[in-house]
Amino acid sequence: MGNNINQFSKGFLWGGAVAANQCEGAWNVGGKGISIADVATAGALDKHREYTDGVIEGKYYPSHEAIDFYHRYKEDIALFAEMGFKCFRTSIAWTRIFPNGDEIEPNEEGLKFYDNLFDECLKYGIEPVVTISHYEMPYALVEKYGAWRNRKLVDFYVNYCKVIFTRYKDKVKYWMTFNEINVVSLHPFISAGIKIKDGEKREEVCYQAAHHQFLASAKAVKLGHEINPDFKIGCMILYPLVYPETCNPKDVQAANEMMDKHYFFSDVQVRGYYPSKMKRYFEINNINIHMEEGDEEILRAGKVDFIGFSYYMSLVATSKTIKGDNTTSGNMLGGVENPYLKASDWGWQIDPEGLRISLNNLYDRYQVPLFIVENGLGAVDKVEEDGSICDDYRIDYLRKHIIEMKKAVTIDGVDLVGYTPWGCIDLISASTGEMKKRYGFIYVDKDNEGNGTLKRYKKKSFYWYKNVIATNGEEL
Ligand code: BGP
Repeated sequence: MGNNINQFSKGFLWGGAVAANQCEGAWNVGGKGISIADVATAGALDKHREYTDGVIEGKYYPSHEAIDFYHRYKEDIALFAEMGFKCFRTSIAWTRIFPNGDEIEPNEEGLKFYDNLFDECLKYGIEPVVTISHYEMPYALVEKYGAWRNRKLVDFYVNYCKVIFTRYKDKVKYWMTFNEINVVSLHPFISAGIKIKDGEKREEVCYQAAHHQFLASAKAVKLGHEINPDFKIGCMILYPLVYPETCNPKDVQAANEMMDKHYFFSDVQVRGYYPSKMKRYFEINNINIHMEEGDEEILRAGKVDFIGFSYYMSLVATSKTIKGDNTTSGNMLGGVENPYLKASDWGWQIDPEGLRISLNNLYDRYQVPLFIVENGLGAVDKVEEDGSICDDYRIDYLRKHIIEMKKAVTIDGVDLVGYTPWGCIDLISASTGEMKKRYGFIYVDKDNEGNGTLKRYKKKSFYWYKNVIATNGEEL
């Protein structure tokens, strides 16, 4: 029996997504080294947008314990299985495998942990989808080498990939090389371990780091395919759909320019070369990226198989100057407010129709399979006396997004592999370091100060999503 074109394909990968550093905890257990996520501090990203060496307001990022997924993964995966997950996106903490990043021999205890984790998924027929570096890397690489500003990182990363590709080649098929690789200029520390020094050209440092990540990603793709030709290795970008504020061509130009800065990253990873527009941008702005002979060939030989992307919101670009810069209002990613949209409690403008537009934009541009690996609503949940959590707002958000996703697939013919809503179990927020910004179908009893039993509760959305999966997206 073939697929009904009015429905999601039979093998559509419904699931959920987390990242090691935001859920595992056990930050110094099992031979794990210190990662950048372990030293980043609560609120660091929002307040400072870059690393501020040390502690802010005396409070460490609570990822040290997080939701203790490291010790409770069996219970959690059983709950994912109960919802009917076909896949589960998580990341490998680089520091569990190479505590300092530059060792030759990996840490067996770390490798074993992920063996057990993937086996647990496979036991239920859940396909693991693995991000190789999700906002974490060994902190020792920052101190010793300056992190991704240093080309040496390429070899360390590729060696790490070689170890995990070889070890998990029969357990994991879907990989992504770097989480949201395009946010390096926004969050240089959390995405590339970069501390910007006084007097440095921020953009130049960030694009240089990105160049090294492109090389590392491309080499990993090539190597992965050699180790197992069935591997599907993708890039992962934050997709910021940008609308012009008006039909004034100047606003359209402003929106295009904003998008170009993001498309740069997928262009290089999907097409295998630098787009001419960004090359010109570097020249005009005197941004010098050090490249070596052979780099172009490396990029060409390591094109990704699919595009994984996160989608939470859309943005609005304007040609008007607001208070000296255009990055202050409307959204955390910049731009101005969209009067047609409501925003989440954290100011993220909710735009389900924008997801259909985004899927079309990406598919038209690249013609490679797409995978929505993050989407969801960060909200404050209330636990009722009987332990129930009535998160209708989350159901409403997801339902509307899935409806648009379905239109993109069934009406527009977009090749979509799967859908993994973010934070399928509550976890630590990446941008605020908090627990109270929750995304999950499963509630975890823990507060911002780290208090709580860590007990898991099923929210109303748990039962709703279970039925969505059971009906392959027919009942929403
Ligand atoms: C993405 C990150 C995730 C995740 C998500 C939600 O940018 O890839 O790690 O955290 O955003 O963001 P937040 O946790 O800040 O609400």
